[in-house]
Amino acid sequence: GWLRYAPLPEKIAKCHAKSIPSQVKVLGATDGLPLASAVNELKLGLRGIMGKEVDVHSEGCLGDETPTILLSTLENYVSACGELDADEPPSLEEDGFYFNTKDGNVVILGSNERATLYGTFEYLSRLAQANFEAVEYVDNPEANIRWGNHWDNMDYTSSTHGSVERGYAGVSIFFQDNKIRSDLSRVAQYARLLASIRLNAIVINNVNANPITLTDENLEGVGRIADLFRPYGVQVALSLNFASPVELGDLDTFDPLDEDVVRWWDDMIDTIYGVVPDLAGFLNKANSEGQPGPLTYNRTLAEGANMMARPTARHGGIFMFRAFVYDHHLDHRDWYNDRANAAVEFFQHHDGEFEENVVVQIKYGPIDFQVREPPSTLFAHLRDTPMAIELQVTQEYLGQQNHLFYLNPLWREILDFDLRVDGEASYVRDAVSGKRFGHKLGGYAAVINVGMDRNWLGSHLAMSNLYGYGRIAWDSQSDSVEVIEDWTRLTFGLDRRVIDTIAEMSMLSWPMYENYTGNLGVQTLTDILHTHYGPNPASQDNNGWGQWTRANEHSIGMDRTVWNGTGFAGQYPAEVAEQFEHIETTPDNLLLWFHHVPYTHVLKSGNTVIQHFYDAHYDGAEAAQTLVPMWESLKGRIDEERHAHMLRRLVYQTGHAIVWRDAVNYFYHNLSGIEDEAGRVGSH
Ligand code: GCW
Repeated sequence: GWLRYAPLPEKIAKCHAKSIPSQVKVLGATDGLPLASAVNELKLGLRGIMGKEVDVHSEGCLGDETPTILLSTLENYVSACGELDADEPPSLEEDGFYFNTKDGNVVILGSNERATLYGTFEYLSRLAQANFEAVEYVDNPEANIRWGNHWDNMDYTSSTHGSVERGYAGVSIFFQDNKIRSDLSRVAQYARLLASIRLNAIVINNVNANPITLTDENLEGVGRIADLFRPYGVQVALSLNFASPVELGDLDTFDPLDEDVVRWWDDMIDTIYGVVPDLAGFLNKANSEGQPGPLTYNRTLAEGANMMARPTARHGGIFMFRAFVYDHHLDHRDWYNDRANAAVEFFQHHDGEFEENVVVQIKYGPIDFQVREPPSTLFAHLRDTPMAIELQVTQEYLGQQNHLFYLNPLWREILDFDLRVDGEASYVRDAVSGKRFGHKLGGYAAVINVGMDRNWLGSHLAMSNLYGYGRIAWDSQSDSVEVIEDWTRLTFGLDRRVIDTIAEMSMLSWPMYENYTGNLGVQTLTDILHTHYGPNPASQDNNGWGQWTRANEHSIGMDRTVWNGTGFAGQYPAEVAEQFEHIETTPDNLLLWFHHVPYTHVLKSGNTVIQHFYDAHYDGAEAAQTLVPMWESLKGRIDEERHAHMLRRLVYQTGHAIVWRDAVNYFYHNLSGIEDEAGRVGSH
């Protein structure tokens, strides 16, 4: 990944070698905790990047003549060395750090141990990018929840031994054959990657949780996993199956108000914390896609969440409760039915009813990780409940790592959306960080499908999404181009041509993919019944999943207006609702999300809907043809192995983009009977 610590070009390393102190002082490091890891990383990094060895001392302050790298928590520093000699005393928030490379020393002081580790990674990242600028700053995170979610299964069939749901990079790094792996060496490496992008917790098992995760033997294994993450300041969390008291225990009910059930969970959660005392908490998918939940017993979602959140709170843990609750047997014949309405319908009346440690985890869009969605309306409804946004590093509907799709620009667009709650600025980023409605808890979760593949995500370039997730979860306004450039420098080196080319390809990837898949907010148009991959517009209607386009011979699009449709537009606060209610004020790229119009409807661009489809698909597929020559131009500038690997993927994508183009264009041509003005799509 991006932690290669590859040597800088000799000239640069030589020129700057003197500016790197040869002495390290670390205050209060204990084996197995993040400060000790910071020292190890520093040694490894300086050796790799600069070819430099350092002496490490376990005490001392600044002050003697020898330039020093000083690693400590701010608190330890102040008690050992007195007040910091800085213009202003650093104001650190949880996980934030102070960083100073002025005056010949390198001073890294964290608000806690893992923050000092974050600062150490920051220093190494700057060096690896040949950035030797003398600086002094404080870096605080915007949100305290920066989690990864794994959809790794504890399973064992003839063909799977620890599969990963929506995983495209091999089997689980955690599980094998219904157990925790005995060899967890990949986990230790993964912990380094996560800490370097400042993720502070990781849910290791699928939200479709197998109750056997909680057997004594498996909990012992969870403990081993936590032991590997702990040195890097990453806390482990678990997904819980709501029916565990029946499936794993010997109760005949999992009713959350039943006393035996309450006691069962109290005991179980105590047991889990007995094994992993610093567990970050739990994640739960209830009453969704066949998963059990409180609604089974006519109890509310809040009653269900609270029952498990209470014992979690006693151990200081967080209970993440997913808002992805919907009926997947929805009657498509009813014009007014709409899965997009579900989150608000299920949750709005329970705002304020949750325990203080419950955080509602909301997918970024109202449906499901599509190529273009407006933000979930629920972000505007939960004022008295902390929220987290759920993103996917996993490219489930977005080419499954066989297509290049750099996600930061898409995430930025969602986070930068102003929901105008009460007519005031209400950016999604401020709703989730807790700033808008005044919550301390809040933040980010992303589904990450790393697997046993050596390159973690199945494709080298896909790793920019994991790196980019960490950057955006720390600073929601991080610039997408800067992020991809930083990642490229760390991953492939300092060659300007490589950096520019990868940035160009990456920034092209979202508009290109949207063009050759689903346009105008119609959704991605992948097969949604089985694979979530490849074109299958026909699968998008007449199903119970509620992912519909309402395409017929004459017209297309979901009517989500209040006056004539499902009413979804009205779930937004007034100003936004008003905008989406009317075709005239709905941007073209979301037209078919909100409105049902004839194929001949004229867009703001002047094109008709159907002609836009035809043109966009040609544009997208044509843009995809530029990827291979761009990548080929880097031959010799990056190593042969990674070059060849990506080339194969990009050649495939180039072809698949044409398959997409023709499948979608012919589908709508056949359905509408309308010719392509340019004569490309027709009955020849
Ligand atoms: O997008 C759908 C996925 C399921 C997933 C579900 C969810 C884990 O296709 O694989 O189940 O969402 O988010 O719960």
